[in-house]
Amino acid sequence: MLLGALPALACADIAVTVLDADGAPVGDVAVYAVPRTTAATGSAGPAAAVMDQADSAFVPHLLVVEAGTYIEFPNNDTVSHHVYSFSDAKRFELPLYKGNLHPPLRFDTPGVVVLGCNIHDGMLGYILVVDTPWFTVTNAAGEARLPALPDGDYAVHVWTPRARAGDLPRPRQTNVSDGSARELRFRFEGKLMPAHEDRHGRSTLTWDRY
Ligand SMILES: [Cu+2]
Repeated sequence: MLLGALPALACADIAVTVLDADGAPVGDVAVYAVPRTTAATGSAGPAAAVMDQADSAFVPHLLVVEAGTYIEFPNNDTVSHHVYSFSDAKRFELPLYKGNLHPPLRFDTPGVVVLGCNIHDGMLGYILVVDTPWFTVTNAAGEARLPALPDGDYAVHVWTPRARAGDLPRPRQTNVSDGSARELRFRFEGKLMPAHEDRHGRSTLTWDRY
């Protein structure tokens, strides 16, 4: 058998655009594709990830990981932080520290993990744990690309802390089968919370202030 005759693994990209109710692009939105057929597997296993702390902010503000990922929480500030989460998907506490004192934590349960700091009320971060290796986050143009998904059926989800759970666009079903990229457009029908841009506690995201 000639080497060149081996069939290539069929796969294709899914390109996503996320818009708000006014048609403006929405950045920093998690996008992930959950396979609906067992054929669409082949993950090398979750990689490690880092949720940094710099200038009294979590960096990135939103981190998406596959379930099973170990996440480090280094504190690169000169002040100490006391990182915690009360979320069902992962309850934990990293008592007051600087540098990379604590070993990485494993995130096994899909869901939203809200991060805070006991010392700095304005510190707010999110980890979205997803049950798939295919995820990304939209750029400032509201665009994201899930590259090289194996052939199969997928449910494509979007998530942002700026929308109530009930106001998230419904997942979209799509199929990757012929090597051509799929393009999906999501639109938030309801009004979005402002982005959490203030690092110093003046705009902590809570619905009752909106
Ligand atoms: Cu802090």
